[in-house]
Amino acid sequence: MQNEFSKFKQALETHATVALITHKRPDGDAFGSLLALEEYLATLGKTVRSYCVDESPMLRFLPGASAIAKPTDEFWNSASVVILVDCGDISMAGVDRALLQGRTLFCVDHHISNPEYGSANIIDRASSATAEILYRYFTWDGFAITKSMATNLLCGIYTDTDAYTNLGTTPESLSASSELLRLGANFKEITASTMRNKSIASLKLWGRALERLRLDTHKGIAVTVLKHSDFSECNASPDDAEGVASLLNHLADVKMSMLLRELPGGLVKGSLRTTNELIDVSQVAKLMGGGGHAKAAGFTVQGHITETEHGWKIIK
Ligand SMILES: [Mn+2]
Repeated sequence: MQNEFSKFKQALETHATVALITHKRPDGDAFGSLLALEEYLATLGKTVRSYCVDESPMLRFLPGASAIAKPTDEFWNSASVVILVDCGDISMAGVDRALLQGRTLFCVDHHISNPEYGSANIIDRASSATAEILYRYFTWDGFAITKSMATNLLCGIYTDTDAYTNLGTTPESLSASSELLRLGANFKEITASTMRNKSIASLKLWGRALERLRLDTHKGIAVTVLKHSDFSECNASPDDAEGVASLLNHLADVKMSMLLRELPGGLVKGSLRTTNELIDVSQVAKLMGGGGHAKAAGFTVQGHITETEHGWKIIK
């Protein structure tokens, strides 16, 4: 990594004005990494601004998050380099690819599939989070990580490791977290805003999904369903369904889990999850015309959901 770190630092030296962008539908690692890098670059004396095509009410507590803007023409014209943060490929930024073409792009990322699209990259596919890579980079650089940077970086590691429960949790991610706590990261605020943040409507919706959970013992798949009417009856928003798929990951002894959700227009959305090291749910999603990651994937098909004696089924 040291070699990549020094090349990255060197490449930065020629740029006085820097734009940072992270991926659409941002998570804790996206915003946390973006904001920590912004503070670092600003301290080096650079003019720097952070961008994302989507907002995240949940992450508004992060120091500096309220200044993250949607990319505009000013964004495209102001900076001599664009650094993509936590983006496994250019399309994850959610902006027109043509707008990025011909620009100087750098990349800081940890996605396995990253093709190293930047002219300077710091990529570590074994890292739990982009924030963990940045923590190591700042440490390597001898930079004094501030309290606000520590909160931003810890939020990235905490959320990408699913609160230190998934396989991304390593000795490195734990020791980085320990040091960030020592540096004054606001752990209480991170857990309150990202994990202990559910509404009654959201938990009622979870209740519907848990009640309808069926296990296909033959295939080892746990399946549940959310109907269109559940959302209005529980006063829940579509966002409230997001947690249900992850909640199913708490099941022991299943190969994978699937949430089927009725969407308007006669569509059914399937969300697949697994914690089994040997299973790649993106392959299952692909069979249904969808895609995603090895441990989390999805698809959308035309049809409606019905219950049979063997469990839930999508009828076309
Ligand atoms: Mn990440």
